[in-house]
Amino acid sequence: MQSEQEFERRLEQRGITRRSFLKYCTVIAGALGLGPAFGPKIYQAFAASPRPSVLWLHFAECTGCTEAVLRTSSPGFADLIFDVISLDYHETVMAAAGAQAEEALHSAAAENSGQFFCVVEGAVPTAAGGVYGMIGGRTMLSIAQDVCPQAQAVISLGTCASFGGIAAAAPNPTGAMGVKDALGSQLTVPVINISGCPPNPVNFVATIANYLLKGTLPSLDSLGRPSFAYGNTIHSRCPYRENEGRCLEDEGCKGPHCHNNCPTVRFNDGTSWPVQAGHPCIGCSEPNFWDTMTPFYRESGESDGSDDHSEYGHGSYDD
Ligand code: FSX
Ligand code: F3S
Repeated sequence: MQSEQEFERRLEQRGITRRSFLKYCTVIAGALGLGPAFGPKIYQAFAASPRPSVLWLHFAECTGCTEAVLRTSSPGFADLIFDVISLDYHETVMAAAGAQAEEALHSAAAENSGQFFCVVEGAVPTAAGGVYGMIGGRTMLSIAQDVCPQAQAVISLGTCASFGGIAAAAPNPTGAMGVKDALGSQLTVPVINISGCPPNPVNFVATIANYLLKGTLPSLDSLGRPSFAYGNTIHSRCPYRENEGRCLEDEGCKGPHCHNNCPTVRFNDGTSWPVQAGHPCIGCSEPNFWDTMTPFYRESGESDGSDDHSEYGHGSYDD
């Protein structure tokens, strides 16, 4: 177990002050629905706990989920992987390639069996035995079947890994599915869906922080998403809901049908989020959103011809 001093020395080596890391911990506390007083407790949990081992798999996806994590700057990605987690396998950022990479995955899974978090990005193609998604001569399906059950929990990062996402859009010729659906009863470990296309990295770190702080995984909604992040619709916390000049509902905003904490956590270190930047919410955190939330845009003033929004996946006006 690392000491708090060791942790702070490592922060210092990379030019991060205790103060700025503490500030980030307060953001994480906010995302978890805890008061700012929990910032120091989360700091201590990161500082004093052994860093949990993470194996990070890439399947059918655009890698936007990793890109979103790479865009965190306080802490930056390097700080995240050196101070908060032990990233023992990640194809996008590791140096190993080819057979060496395959070997790294096997040994990391074997060495940390039952202990590691398996982060999965991307959907799993299942049609025709999974042949539509191959890595190193193996199907993504067989890699998932091999690695995911060995984890202590699977974190499906992004809507593709959670629910199939764009790879599963109709007519879904590759039979792409989210990890939980693709593995079915072969997977008995907990699966946490952190949906969003891309997901917010704060919600990923908050899930890990919750585990370090309480020793448990966060409570989940009926779609397997952490309730701290997905308990409300975008619309219910949107600062523009009373503001006709700014509200984008007429342009097709799906905020009333989509569950996530974008308005409070925002992206890129809290700089902005799509609606704040003038773009309607496209409902990207819900299952089947490519099929049920499209068309994403509506001509201003043009009605969608219906007051019945039950076609919008899981979402509803439940604010
Ligand atoms: Fe999907 Fe992620 Fe969207 Fe892209 O890995 S959730 S297409 S942002 O990259 O999986
Ligand atoms: Fe906000 Fe209006 Fe969309 S209140 S969530 S911009 S519908």
